[in-house]
Amino acid sequence: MRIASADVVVTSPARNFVTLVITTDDGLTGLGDATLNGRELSVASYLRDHVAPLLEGRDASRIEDTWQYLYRGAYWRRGPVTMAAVAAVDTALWDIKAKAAGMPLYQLLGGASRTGALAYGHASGRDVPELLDSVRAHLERGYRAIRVQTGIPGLDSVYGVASSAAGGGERYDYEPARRRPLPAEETWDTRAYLRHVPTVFEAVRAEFGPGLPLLHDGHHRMTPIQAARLGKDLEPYDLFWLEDATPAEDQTALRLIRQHTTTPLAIGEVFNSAHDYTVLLQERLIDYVRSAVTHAGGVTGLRRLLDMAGHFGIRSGIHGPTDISPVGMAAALHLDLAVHNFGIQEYMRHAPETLEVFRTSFTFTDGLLHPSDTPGLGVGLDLAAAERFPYAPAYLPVNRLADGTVHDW
Ligand code: CS2
Ligand code: MG
Repeated sequence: MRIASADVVVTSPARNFVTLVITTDDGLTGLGDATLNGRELSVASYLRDHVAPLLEGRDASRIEDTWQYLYRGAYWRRGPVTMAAVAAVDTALWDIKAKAAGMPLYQLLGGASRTGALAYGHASGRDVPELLDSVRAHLERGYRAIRVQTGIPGLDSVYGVASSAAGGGERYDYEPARRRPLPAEETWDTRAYLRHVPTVFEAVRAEFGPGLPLLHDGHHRMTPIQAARLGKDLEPYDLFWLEDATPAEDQTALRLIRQHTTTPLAIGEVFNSAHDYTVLLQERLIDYVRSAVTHAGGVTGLRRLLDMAGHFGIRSGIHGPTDISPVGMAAALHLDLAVHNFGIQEYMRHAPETLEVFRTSFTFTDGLLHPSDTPGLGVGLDLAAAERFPYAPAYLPVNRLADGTVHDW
């Protein structure tokens, strides 16, 4: 089974996506997600100009060898662009291998370790009443775990909060709201945030009780001691996790946070290699690994990382916003079903137009996601639909402090 072609499809239903389509000489096709939000075309070029020519004629069954060939052969290692390209090739080859075997991918990963993957959704509100409505709306949609993000008094717009008045039903999705040639700029105030967030969780717990798993995303914005304070202040509300409490390329910063709080910590959606986690795992400084198939070198890369994390009692929390395409989402679900150290799966739900382009078969029932038993990943790409949605430049916002200093968004 030889690789006959490797084509890159850039399409933008609701937001920009980059998808690799690998076709074998016996007519099998595999899909890989190569979407890097805000830098999509860099990965499209990496694949089209530097990877696809190397793939033609290669044995499609040699997944590990191809992974090592692309990782070591590039000489320049790691990084979000390279690892998204490697991920797309790897995922597409796993899709092909599972299709050739007539099995859903999870069966090739050791079979099911659970009946389904617990999902969490994104509740948000500009104020507490709107947030509580959003939590209710997500519970009604069947979610059994919910991420809580709110507006901060005095700040116009904040990461993770739907800007519309219909908070509960409306999804925030930065790209469509901010599709413009330059990133939108937002203003941030950490002290206002630290004062406000505990009051929000007080209100959510008062309304929904102590049992509902609640998550929160700090989105890289705090210093280690600020994160330590927030983790401590949130302990009475028993969070499932506090995510990206501090920019974690400084892995040792998590030592300080760990010293002050027992609130579980999740890190890694911006990481793209197991090497980004070495200190975090060996010293058990985190509780959940956040990397996605799309950003961590594919099924092969993420499985390796999750097995390493499991050795230290650390579980998966695979990243699943709408800028992980349905292809990347499906790949995550196969790993979620198979690995032993599963924790939780983020599931932000894609827009209807996205699902016109990507034909999915995974299911969300009673709060659990299942990849389906369709051979392969279980996702199809409708090329005619994809052509209806041309790429348009779109960027994530840039954060600044009140004095104009650029801050983590
Ligand atoms: C967020 C993401 O889902 C999350 O946890 O951190 O929505 C993140 O903002 C986007 O993936 C950035 O493209
Ligand atoms: Mg996050």
